[in-house]
Amino acid sequence: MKDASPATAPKTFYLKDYMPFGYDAESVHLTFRLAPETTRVISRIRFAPKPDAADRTFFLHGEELKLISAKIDGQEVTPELVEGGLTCEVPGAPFTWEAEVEINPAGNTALEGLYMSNRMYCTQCEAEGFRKITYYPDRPDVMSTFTVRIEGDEPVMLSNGNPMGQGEGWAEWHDPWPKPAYLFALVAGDLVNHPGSFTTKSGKEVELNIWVRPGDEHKCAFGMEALKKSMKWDEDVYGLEYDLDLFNIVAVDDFNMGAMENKGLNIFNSSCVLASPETSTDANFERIEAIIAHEYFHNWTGNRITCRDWFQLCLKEGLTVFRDAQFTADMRSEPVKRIEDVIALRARQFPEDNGPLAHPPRPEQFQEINNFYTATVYEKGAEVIGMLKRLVGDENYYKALKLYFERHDGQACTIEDWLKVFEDATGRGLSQFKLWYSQAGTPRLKVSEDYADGTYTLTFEQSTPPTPGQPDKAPRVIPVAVGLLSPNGDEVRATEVLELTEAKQSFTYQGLASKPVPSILREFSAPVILERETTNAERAFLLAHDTDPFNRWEAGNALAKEVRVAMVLDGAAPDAAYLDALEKLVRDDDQDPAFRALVLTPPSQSDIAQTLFDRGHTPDPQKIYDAAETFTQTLAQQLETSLPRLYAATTVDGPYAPDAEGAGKRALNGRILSLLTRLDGGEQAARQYQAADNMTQQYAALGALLKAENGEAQSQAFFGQWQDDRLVMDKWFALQIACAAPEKTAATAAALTRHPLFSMKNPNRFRAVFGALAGHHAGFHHASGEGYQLLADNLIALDKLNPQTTARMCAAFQTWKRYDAGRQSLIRAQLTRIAGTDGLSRDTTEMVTRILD
Ligand code: 0A1
Ligand code: ZN
Repeated sequence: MKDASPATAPKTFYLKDYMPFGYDAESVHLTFRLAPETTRVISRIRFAPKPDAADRTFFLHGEELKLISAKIDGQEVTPELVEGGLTCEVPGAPFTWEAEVEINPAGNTALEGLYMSNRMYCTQCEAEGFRKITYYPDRPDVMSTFTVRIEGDEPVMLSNGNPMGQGEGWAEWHDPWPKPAYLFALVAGDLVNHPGSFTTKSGKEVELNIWVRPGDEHKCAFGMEALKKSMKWDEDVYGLEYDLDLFNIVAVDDFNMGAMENKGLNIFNSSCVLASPETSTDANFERIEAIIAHEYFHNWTGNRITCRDWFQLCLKEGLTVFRDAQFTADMRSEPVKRIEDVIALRARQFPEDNGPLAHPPRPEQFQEINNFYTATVYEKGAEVIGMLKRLVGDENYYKALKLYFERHDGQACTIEDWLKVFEDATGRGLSQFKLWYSQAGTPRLKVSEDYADGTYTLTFEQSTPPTPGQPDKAPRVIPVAVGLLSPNGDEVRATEVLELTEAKQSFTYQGLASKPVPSILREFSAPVILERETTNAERAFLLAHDTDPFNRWEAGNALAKEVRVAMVLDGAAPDAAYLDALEKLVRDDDQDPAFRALVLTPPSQSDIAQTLFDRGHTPDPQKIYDAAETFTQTLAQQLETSLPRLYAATTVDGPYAPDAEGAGKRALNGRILSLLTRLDGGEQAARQYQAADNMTQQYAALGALLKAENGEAQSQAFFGQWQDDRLVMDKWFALQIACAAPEKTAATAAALTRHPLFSMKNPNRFRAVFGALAGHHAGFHHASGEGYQLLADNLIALDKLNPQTTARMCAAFQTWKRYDAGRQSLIRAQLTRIAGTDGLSRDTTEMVTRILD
């Protein structure tokens, strides 16, 4: 089963070339005769030529399909098999297309199309996987109703929509909502369900199920509650109600991404839905709640209103990420969620936006769309919506959203459609704002200030460095939320949103009794890099007094960075004033524990490397690591007398519950434990490990012990206890690498790839090992180059099985130009070796080519 034509050079697709398909697909009937290596798919599709079509070419996508037969209106036809699909002569009036193809789910290790995971059949069709199931116009602007018959001897056989009937060896499904093929799903296997139900605001009873493999039933309750909360929240906040009688979620072990919003049949990576106190950490619980919400929210933002083409991906993803962030903020803590999101944005999106992979939230070209499920499309896409909401105000935002759902329900839309509803609902022009969608790169915002005779002036200058294909950038609209504090800590001006539209612009405040301390970019009101000359004393002042919790954290974070930069560059000792400020905050029991934990979390070493690079220095990963170690050691010593009390005070008694309050306390407790371990070598951690009845505490203790190189016994015990739990084993693999010393990181990872439980075929396991390696800044970038080589070896091997996950993981190399010539040439050699591999996939070829450019 090979493509009809030989491989050719990868093709580039352009937004500007968009052309509608010349036919409507009025209905789709699919029959699946399941067999692991020889599944037959029989399609019957009613097509109608569009009267006004400019192009009537009848091209159906198809890849890795064995065509058995094709008919038009019941007559056998012989289509022409071409690169990526087929073409056929068709009538000028509506007609019925039928095709029978054979596919091999068991041999599908790419996990795209119909594949098998642990003897279970499942599908992944976004973005372009449906073409591996049958011949079809596999593009999101072709929407149709699907009726599906599944034949096989699997105990459970599911598809989208509502069940129409089932009997011995068959099941039928019908989805009344027209949808693009990327939302098609099928699941069949030995599954058990955790049931639930939800009554919508208009009184409709919806049956809910989470389907899992037998043995995982006890890990479904949390996900079910999260689903019900999401359904309620979307009704309360956006007025959006669920639209089928049934909502199914299925957990699968082998999945390239987090989860997928298939209509009425969401498919989840088991790591993003299964949870129990014994096996999941607080962070897992929070993430699972958010992802369930995200996929559920897609039912309206993605499914009912979808994308015209894949260039518009951020239309559904940016909006849905924005909505899930609102949900998490409402369920948990708004400032904590905002801080976590900004940390993640800086860790994942900023490096992308400031390196060779930079692209706008709406890219204008791609070779492989799977390479554009990026932090820029998702997270920056969400930031853009946050700015829009801030600029138009809450009331206008919901007015525009209401119009969006009214005007575009059932359509495949563009960013232009999206902005137009805001223009129409608010009367405000958004042509300059639209630059956020078309320009790549993170804007730098330089701030200077002036004070004289009661008048305070803030001057902003914006600029965005060149990015691939975009040498020059126009000034954007940037909402900058600003508040002013008096030197005694009172707020003298409440938060106000300044709207920057020019390259350089000043704003004045009158009638101030003294020079204020500005709190700029409150709540991180725009995804920019703020550049402002200020002192550590002022940062410490804001850490203590700012009324905006985000900026209070931000001041602490900026201080932490400055201190580390000084340690790296000048070999300075950790700044005493900063240590004092931290001590004061940690000991202040009036402060939210989750907030204190975040202030105690050091900036990432990669972030320090980027800061040094931005200031014209070549970062030395080992020095950055050493500075971090010295800092933590010094902080532990400074806090020595308070640590036992703090540890006791933040220990959560009673049975574990994954709520935000307990999680915040445990996060702080975990930070305290890691400091304590610096002083006692692991005595307390060993006790905590022994006593832990939940994964959060067990994992924190094991991490502290491994970091202290005193956790061998516990690591073995952990393995013994959890070897049959795939998700917990992923943690075990990752933690050993994350906690290894830099000179041992690559060797630890290499040894783990030889472990009997390592598997190249399971993306979670591969990511556990290589995500941890790439995430260990000093270990991955160790001067030996072993980390680079190990990753490259394994990417080359994985590419043959799973191009999509391989390509995503190439991003580990994207920051290579930050480093010294020696490291650069080591990385270049590995990238060149990957690029030169025979038969390298289109996915990986595109990524390494872009990174090398
Ligand atoms: N749309 C899903 C994510 C997703 C994207 C691509 C996939 O395969 C290539 C799978 C899932 C979401 O945003 O959750
Ligand atoms: Zn999504």
